[in-house]
Amino acid sequence: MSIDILVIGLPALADDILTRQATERGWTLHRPGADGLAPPEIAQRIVAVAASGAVSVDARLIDALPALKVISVHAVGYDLTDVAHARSRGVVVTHTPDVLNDDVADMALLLALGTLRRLPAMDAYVRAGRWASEGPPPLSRRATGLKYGLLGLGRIGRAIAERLAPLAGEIAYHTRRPVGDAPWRHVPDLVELAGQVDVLVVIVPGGASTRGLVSAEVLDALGPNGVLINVARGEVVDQDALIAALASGRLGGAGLDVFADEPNVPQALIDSERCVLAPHVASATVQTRQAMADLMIANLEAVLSGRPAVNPVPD
Ligand code: A2R
Repeated sequence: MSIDILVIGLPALADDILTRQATERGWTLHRPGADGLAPPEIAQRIVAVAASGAVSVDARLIDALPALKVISVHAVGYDLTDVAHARSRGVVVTHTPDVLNDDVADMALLLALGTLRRLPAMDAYVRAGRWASEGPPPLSRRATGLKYGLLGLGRIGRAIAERLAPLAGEIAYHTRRPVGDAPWRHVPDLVELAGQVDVLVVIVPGGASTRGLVSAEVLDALGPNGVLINVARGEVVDQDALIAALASGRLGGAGLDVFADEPNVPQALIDSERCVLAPHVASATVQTRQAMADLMIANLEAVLSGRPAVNPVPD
């Protein structure tokens, strides 16, 4: 009996790895049509979905696949998959946690240091010949000794805090529940945390419960010398409020790997000298993307052979 898998929006490397492994395992891969669905005669046979974290696996798609057993998401964040609906249909949802912690933490640090020290602007200054013609550029701001705050202290948040520890003056964090064994100060209120720190790093999951959590009030509390770093999901930050705060100088700067409507980045952010921008690449190294693809396939393999998933998403 053939094992039919619907593949949706995977990055090229993950798609290549899955395609190679599918041949060895006897899996048949299908791609959705222009309507986002598989042709009906194939949809009946689909037992698994392999999806990028950037595509929506919604109730309409799930209901179009009556034989579906597993949705394997190639990302740690699964906010675009309707997990409640999948569960109600007995479909297991899996993701790829942990293997990307180091890369995302590295990117958070790069963005924080790059924003404070204005590295992209310095690079552009040299390339444009301005060092020779105008002399040294304006001074930047020191990163060592600053107070750093984290919104979220899960797998990735901890890796970020550990990297910040050698250079931070202080580290504090906000989560709904304090993390028992964490050596850093828990702040029960996000606005309060933003008011206490120089740099606020956002690393919580996306979805309804965190949408707009970084509000105008939070940004104002961070203040004219404050820096916002977002390596989580664009929607966690009120992007319009962020643009307004940067434009008026009420916020010092922002380092952003994620945006509200990717891949569209508002012109105001592109034009802002206070921003360092990246195209959602925090986990995008060869090594990590390989590990994410392997984990995505291990989860498919486990559920399709009747074993428990390696990384089911939590309840
Ligand atoms: O609130 P808690 O105690 O559940 O702590 C979690 C925190 N968190 C929140 N903090 C404040 N307000 C919220 N509404 C809220 N919701 C969740 O985010 C926990 O400290 C952290 C999530 O940690 P993990 O589940 O271990 O996720 P991981 O692997 O660190 O990745 C975070 C996100 C992914 O979902 C992607 O969207 C992104 O990073 O790449």
